[in-house]
Amino acid sequence: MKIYAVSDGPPSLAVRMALKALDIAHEHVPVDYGKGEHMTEDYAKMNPQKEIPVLDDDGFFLSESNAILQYLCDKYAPDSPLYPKDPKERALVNHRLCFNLSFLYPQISAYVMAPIFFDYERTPMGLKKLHIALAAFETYMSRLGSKFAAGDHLTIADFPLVTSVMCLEGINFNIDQYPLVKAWYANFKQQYPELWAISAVGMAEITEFEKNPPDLSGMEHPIHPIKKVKK
Ligand SMILES: N[C@@H](CCC(=O)N[C@@H](CS)C(=O)NCC(=O)O)C(=O)O
Repeated sequence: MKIYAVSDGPPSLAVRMALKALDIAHEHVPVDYGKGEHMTEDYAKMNPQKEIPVLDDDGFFLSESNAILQYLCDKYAPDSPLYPKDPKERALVNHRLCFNLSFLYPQISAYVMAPIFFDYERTPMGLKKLHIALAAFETYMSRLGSKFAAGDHLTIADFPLVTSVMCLEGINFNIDQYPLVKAWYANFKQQYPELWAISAVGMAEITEFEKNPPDLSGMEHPIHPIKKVKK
């Protein structure tokens, strides 16, 4: 099994945490985002969306990090509590995965990540949307009243949510006004240091790039405006 992943991308890190949690032997194939390795026609054969990560399970290619998390459990650990079988427990896991993918991470991607890598500003509207998403997350944690994102034990829903919040920590974004989210995040780190270590490496890169943005001036991106490098 191979996982094509970047070193600091939340979806890549979430999948790598799951591979570690499930103890699945795999080869990590680093993808160089800055060199546009994910935008080649060969890469598009694996993932027509030209996004990272991609799983190659003996010729079965799967993208979309949430689908990868679900597949890994279904195929390699069908009885694992990481992806419960009970319909309501599983629905909550699926809900949190969708919530992160469609509601929380897009705001973090736009507010935290895009201005590091591309020629975007952090705007008041971006900040407002981020706070709306964090407030919803806080409400979910309050309603559930448990230590983990989708129940009283670790599930695959925690991985992408942790890597989302990790981006905020990476730029020193204060989440004190979301005490339950803050406590959940701290608890994950404390209880699963070997999983957190995977994210911590990505976070260190984000922190460094926040201070010294990477030079992507050689990149041609179909959507994102490239930063001009001051020489
Ligand atoms: N929906 C995707 C999102 C993956 C994603 O956005 N990956 C980023 C890297 S962290 C990417 O490949 N972006 C393509 C680009 O910016 O060209 C997933 O969760 O797998």
